[in-house]
Amino acid sequence: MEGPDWVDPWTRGQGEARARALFSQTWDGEAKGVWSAPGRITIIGEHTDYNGGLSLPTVTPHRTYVAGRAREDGRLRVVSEAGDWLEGPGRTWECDMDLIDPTTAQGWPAYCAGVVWALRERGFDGPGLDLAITSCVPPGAGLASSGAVECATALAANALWRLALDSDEAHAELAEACLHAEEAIAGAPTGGLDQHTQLRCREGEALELDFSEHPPLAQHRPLYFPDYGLGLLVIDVRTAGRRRTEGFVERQRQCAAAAQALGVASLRELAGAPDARMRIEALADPVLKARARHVVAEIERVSDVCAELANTGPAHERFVHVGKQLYRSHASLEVDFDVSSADLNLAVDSAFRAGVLGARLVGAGFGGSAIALVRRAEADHVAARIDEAFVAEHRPRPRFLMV
Ligand code: GAF
Repeated sequence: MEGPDWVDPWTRGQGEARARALFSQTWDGEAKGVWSAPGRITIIGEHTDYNGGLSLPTVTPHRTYVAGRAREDGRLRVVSEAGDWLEGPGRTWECDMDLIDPTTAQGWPAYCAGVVWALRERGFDGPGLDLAITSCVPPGAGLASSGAVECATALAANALWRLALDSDEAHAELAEACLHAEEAIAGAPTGGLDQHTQLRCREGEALELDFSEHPPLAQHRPLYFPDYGLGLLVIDVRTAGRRRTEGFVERQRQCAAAAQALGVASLRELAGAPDARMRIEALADPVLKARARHVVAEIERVSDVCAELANTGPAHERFVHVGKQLYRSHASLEVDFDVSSADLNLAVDSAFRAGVLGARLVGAGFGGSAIALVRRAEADHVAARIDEAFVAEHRPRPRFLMV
């Protein structure tokens, strides 16, 4: 049996060269520049964003690249290297910018055309654009590949339209435009975690996001793990969740209903409150009770992990503690939030048996990926054990990414 299947990131140079080549093969002439955005990995804090909560994400070295050039008319033309990375109409797509709406932009073009639409809705405008998109962020892996397309497109428009939206505050504005695009044009619900991470978090750092503010407050934190020989192993179980959109909307509704039943504006208000457990357990509806239990406990876990990472105590104790919180987060997402799957549970269980510090599903769930906090020197061995577990269970073999 061959060894585990690793998805290596492109270097920035490789990604930019691919995007430029795609551009000039498709549209005559050269691109004016290339802009890129990473995938998103939530270290901890899942399904907390749309509850006004906290989350601690970081980004992947895997990025989506958009080569672009301004036009002299008002047309948008886009080519995607892999036309099948999302459902869609083939490799190229074009439209007058004035005509972009949910009926003209469907499938993958919705994610870039939607951003152009959303920026113009906010009063940011410029000439038409020619764009070429290429990506090494695996699609359907729970790593926000669609957010990466949106954010790289937003950065391209920002530069080509000379909008000078370059500060963290301005990137928060771009992130809001991207999530508006995802909801209004692509028709995919989102809570904003992905786009704020992808536009505001730099490689090698973590971002503490607080969604009680709008736009969310972002505090830049060191990633801590590399200094201690640790890393995040991503296990893509290759079952993109078909129930993802439907399940996500249902979770948003249930959380809103739980908050209403508890008499709070958002579940965030209960995190850290001394009587929170008692109030939640008193809810009559068992589903709302379970959803609220996950959200409140997950927000508390984010605070706890942030404090533990910033702590100066003995490293082994701190990281063992962080790892336990990752396992708890997974259990809560599986049992109380009901967004795990047999493959994700197998990924987490086999990672545990291979001796990782902690593991949990990442992103919305319903398929996608799990992450494991591993000693970098052991990553190959851990990936091989997880791979064997999937083969033994006759399931599709996972793909692995190292962050
Ligand atoms: C998806 C959503 F798009 C995010 O907003 C977030 O809710 C995440 O699922 C779960 O934490 O990626």
